Amino acid sequence: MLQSKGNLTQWEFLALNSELNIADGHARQALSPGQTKIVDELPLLFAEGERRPVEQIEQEAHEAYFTLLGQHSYPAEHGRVMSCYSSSVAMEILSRALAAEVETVALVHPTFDNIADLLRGNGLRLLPVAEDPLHGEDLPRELLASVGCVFVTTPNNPTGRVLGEDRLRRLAEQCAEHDIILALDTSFRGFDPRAHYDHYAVLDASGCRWAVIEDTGKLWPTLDLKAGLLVGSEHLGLPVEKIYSDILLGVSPLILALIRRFAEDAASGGLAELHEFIAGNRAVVRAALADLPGVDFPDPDSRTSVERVRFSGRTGTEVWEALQEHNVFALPCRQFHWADPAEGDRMLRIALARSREPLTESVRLLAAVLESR
Ligand code: EGV
Repeated sequence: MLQSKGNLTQWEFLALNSELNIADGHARQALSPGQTKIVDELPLLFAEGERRPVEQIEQEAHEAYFTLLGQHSYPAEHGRVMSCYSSSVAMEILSRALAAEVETVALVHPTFDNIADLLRGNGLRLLPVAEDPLHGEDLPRELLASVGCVFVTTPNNPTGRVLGEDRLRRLAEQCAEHDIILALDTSFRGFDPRAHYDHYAVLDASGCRWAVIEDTGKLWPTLDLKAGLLVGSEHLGLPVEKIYSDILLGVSPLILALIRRFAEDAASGGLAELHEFIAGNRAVVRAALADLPGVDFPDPDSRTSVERVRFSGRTGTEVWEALQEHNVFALPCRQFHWADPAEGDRMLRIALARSREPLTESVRLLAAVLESR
């Protein structure tokens, strides 16, 4: 029996050199014609990065990204949006800052395991909050009284579940009442228009202390040239600026200029095209697997660039093993369930931000594996 890997990213490493890598959530589809044109002009962006003050390019990149995704009330004034090399770097900074003031965090369950690992790695205690209660009625007062922060991934990874506007408002009000921090990871928001209402307006109106992590890395196939953005409320009361400065000075103006151009391209039609492309890939996956006995899709409403497949009779790790013999690498779901891995035992996550042909071939082989038993 194959040993389970230490974390999800270690499973993703195994896939990196395969042409049939459907494991990680990074964008690996081919560039669109509009994006190809931007890449053809990379030397111009480099020259711009040399010539212009980085603060201007950074402001333009932030404005293009936040307005593309409906986040009009993001704090545009100097220093409020901290650009990081990746959203995980932003997460490490936020975790370290939280640990200075807070003991316990209520964290959505399931979610990508490095969120739990970075919080725990900084000494924070975690309480799991399942998606149904999180999206349902008010959270119990005893829960809120026992934590210093509520952390929600929305849209969630891997389920795609989105915190709606009314639900976010109520959650933020509850956090304000208890004087605890509301933290959001919105890395997958670009894929789902239901996550494009103005979160910053809702958060600010609630009066709670909040922090948001955004990510340009999931949307566009930029070879991991990307940024994570860490945004904090006024009076957040955490040493995020100090810890940011411990870790980095800033993100390359070349990358910031690239983000600005990709966001502009997305605003002029590219985002709608991307949504259609991902929906098409999701349809390919579902069509290839739908008729197999015991197979279903636990996230029928998801619009993010990942799709879970559930099956009976075998574990995700067993299916992973059979699949990798065909050089196909998916992601077993156990470790998304960071407080109870057995809950994720019978599922694989499939990445949809891939070109159509290798994805189709990968799920053809997955269907064959699931059929042969
Ligand atoms: C996903 C990779 C990190 C992460 C992938 C991801 N792992 N950052 N330690 O970026 O869903 O596959 O979020």
